Amino acid sequence: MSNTTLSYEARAAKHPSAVASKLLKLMAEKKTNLCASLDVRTTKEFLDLLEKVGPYIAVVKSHIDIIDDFTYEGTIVPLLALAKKHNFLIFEDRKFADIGSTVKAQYSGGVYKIAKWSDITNAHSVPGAGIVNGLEEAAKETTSEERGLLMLAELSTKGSLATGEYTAKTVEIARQNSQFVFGFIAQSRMPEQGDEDWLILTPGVGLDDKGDGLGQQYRTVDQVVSTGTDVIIVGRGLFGKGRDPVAESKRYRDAGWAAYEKRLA
Ligand code: S5P
Repeated sequence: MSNTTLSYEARAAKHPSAVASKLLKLMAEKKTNLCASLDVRTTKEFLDLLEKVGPYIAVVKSHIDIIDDFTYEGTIVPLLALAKKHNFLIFEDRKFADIGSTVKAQYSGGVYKIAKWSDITNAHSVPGAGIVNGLEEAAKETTSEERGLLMLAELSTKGSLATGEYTAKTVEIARQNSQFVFGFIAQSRMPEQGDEDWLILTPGVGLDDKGDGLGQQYRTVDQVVSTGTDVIIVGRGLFGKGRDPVAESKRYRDAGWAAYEKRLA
């Protein structure tokens, strides 16, 4: 049976990554496969929105470096409390892209100390397998909590260079460490051998818009879930100008769940 027709619960029970297993389990419990991409500029907006949409999401995706007034105490401590209260995972969308030894320091150190608080982060494969090893070492040295990595196999943007051979090589890199790497940021299913079960998290999802004039391209929830997406990543569809984030979060959650159930049937 292919992973796309297996339930999240069944996949949780057999997944080699503790983070993936936790995510699959909580999606099944909360009946949501929605990841909210909360790209806002202040801690107050970030936390206020998250308090409202927390019940409807499985994951919050942050770009912590765009928050103007970031502090660990003011931003991260309450974020961790909200994640606990509403039962969602945290995904810092850092898109690491440097040599192993540099990303190791970037992931654990600096102002943001991402490895300390973010369940999930992501990396480009452009430097080769060393980037994964550097990030994994940082995670192990920073915390006893489980951490997981997503590789960027494909992008949602017009003219993206991450296609064909690049995407295939990205999967090979992931395969070398398929416990720490549990899936991909991608627009389609990636090849699986044996027991592999890659989680596919897909951005560029929107029910009302086709693009943003800066290269972003949107597909509908049905389009992405029917072709293998496990988690839909939605930003401006929820939080864009004039939108009601609670109403939109419920709408995308319902659409995401219905598409998942249709895929299982
Ligand atoms: O291919 C990608 C990969 C990512 S992680 N395309 C993307 O858009 N993203 C991220 O998803 C991007 O950085 C942004 O935070 C989010 C999409 O936001 P939206 O407002 O267009 O839904």
